[in-house]
Amino acid sequence: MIVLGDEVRTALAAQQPVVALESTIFSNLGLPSPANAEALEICVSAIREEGAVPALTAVLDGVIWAGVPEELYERVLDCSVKVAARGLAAATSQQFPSGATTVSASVVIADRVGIEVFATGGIGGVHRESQLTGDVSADLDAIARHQVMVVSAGAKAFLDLPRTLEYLETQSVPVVGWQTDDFPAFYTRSSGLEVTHRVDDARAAADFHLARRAFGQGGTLLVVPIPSVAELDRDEIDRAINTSLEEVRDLRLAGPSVTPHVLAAVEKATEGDSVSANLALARNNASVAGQVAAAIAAQ
Ligand code: PSU
Ligand code: MN
Repeated sequence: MIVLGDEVRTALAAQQPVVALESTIFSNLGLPSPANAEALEICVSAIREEGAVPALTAVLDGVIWAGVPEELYERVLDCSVKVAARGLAAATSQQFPSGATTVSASVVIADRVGIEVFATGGIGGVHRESQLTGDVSADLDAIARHQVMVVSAGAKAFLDLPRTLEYLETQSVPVVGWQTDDFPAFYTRSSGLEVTHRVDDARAAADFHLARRAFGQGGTLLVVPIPSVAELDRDEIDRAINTSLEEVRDLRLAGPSVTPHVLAAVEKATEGDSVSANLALARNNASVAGQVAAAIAAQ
């Protein structure tokens, strides 16, 4: 049911490092063209530079891929159908022409085929006003249930970050800071909230993952702050987020369309500054994920 790319199959059989990637971030739903193509290219290269094999997940012609072949990347970039964990069964049984996997779908796929490290930009979380809307991303439960180390720059501040951390605590997901004690807020290095644990290098992150695995527990969230040079101004981003949330509220959006609309509105409100920040942190996360995968494989 899940097809492995040739390189991914060989690497997994030889217990060599592999890093899974989601595809919503690289599709029309995540980043505007041509930044999406650039993001995919720099993430793939960053993983390779660490000696790991990238495994892009996506749905193409009803096939769920872990390791989309490069000649099919274009179709992933052009995709505008979002497939979360619950959508995988529909995507394959109903032969979706294409589907961009979210964090939740990718983590399910990775765990199923034995890929232990996954990289993205930012994860979904508990939305603001979730007490009214009930909007909590399926990413959080997927991370809790699957034995994958998820590397991200935290979650965007348009979400309710304190509630997101509470929810992760309830679901017993450790939130581990990479060379930081602070929970990053995607565009900024700190949200002002604390992580539960800290690691300072790939060996320590790999050992953390291996200890979770030894206990038969689920995933771990490894959070990596955006590189200082690429960090955005907190006031600017807060203003952009508030404008964007108003827009989304006026549109009365609900369900999976909420996040792509907020992302696009933030891009517009920051006049593209958010896109270059996104590229820098995605590359950095992919690089850290490659190092951690290599350290796990070296065990
Ligand atoms: N946050 C980002 N960029 C993204 C996403 C989230 O900063 O591209 C995407 C990811 O694919 C994530 C999904 O898994 O949105 C979460 O969507 P939802 O909030 O509908 O669960
Ligand atoms: Mn949602």
